[in-house]
Amino acid sequence: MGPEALRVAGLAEALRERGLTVIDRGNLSGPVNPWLPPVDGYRHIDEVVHWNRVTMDAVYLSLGRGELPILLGGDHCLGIGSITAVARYCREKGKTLRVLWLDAHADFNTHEVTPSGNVHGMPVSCLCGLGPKALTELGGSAPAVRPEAFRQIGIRSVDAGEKKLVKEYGLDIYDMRYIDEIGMKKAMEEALEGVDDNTHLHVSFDVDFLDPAIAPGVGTTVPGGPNYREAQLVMEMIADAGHVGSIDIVELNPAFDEHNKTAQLAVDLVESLFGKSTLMRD
Ligand code: HAR
Ligand code: MN
Ligand code: MN
Ligand code: MN
Repeated sequence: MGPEALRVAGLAEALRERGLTVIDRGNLSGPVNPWLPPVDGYRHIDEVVHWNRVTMDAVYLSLGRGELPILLGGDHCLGIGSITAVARYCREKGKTLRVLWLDAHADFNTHEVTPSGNVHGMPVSCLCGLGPKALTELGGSAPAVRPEAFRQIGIRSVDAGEKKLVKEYGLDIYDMRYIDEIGMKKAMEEALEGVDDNTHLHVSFDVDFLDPAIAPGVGTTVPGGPNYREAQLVMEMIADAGHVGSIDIVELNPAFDEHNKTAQLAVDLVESLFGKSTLMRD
């Protein structure tokens, strides 16, 4: 339902108004959600692998056409397919990949430490080569991405075993405590440091990044996220940095939303990501 809610909220029209050419390639297809408990620490691994293959192929094709793919989710496990494709494209073009992971969660669990078995809690670890071969080697060899490529922003929910792993892998995490202490502006300056003309910026926007007061329409809300202005600032600073080459918008769940307001907010923020400054700077 997430992609449809973003369509209804006018994502394509909003981007067209910014002068962009938008092609909605419709929904990808794959197996339905079987709603089963975990097996060996994973829920629905076959379905997850299938969807990630389809996603990877679609994103890679889009990049090859010279487009800027925006993947509408759906579950954040799809970041595995999406970013595996982006990483392959960057390798082929000699580009440096930087992934901005906007999320309440670190998404660095493994089947051994996951509290839920949900693969949406594992995409970053899978991309860093930690996980089942079917996912870590989706694009050929593992790891698809080096941990140094990631900057995680807005993090405020990390499970105990996951915490050890993110430290071991040296993930660059701008958690809410850090953002509270130094401010969003400084945090984003640090997260965007070193972005240059050879950088491909991938923005993986998990909508639960946002404070649930402004974005209730997600499956796993965590209090204490960025407010409206902080979220706008994040997007505006990414727009100013430039070099955005691909985007995921994931975890939107209209079943928990109020009159599609979370989808509308996501559209509003994506407009800012494409340079619609709310301030009179241009
Ligand atoms: N950390 C928890 C788990 O692994 C919850 C993960 C929730 N993640 C998302 N995407 N919804 O970030 O089960
Ligand atoms: Mn999910
Ligand atoms: Mn999340
Ligand atoms: Mn996530």
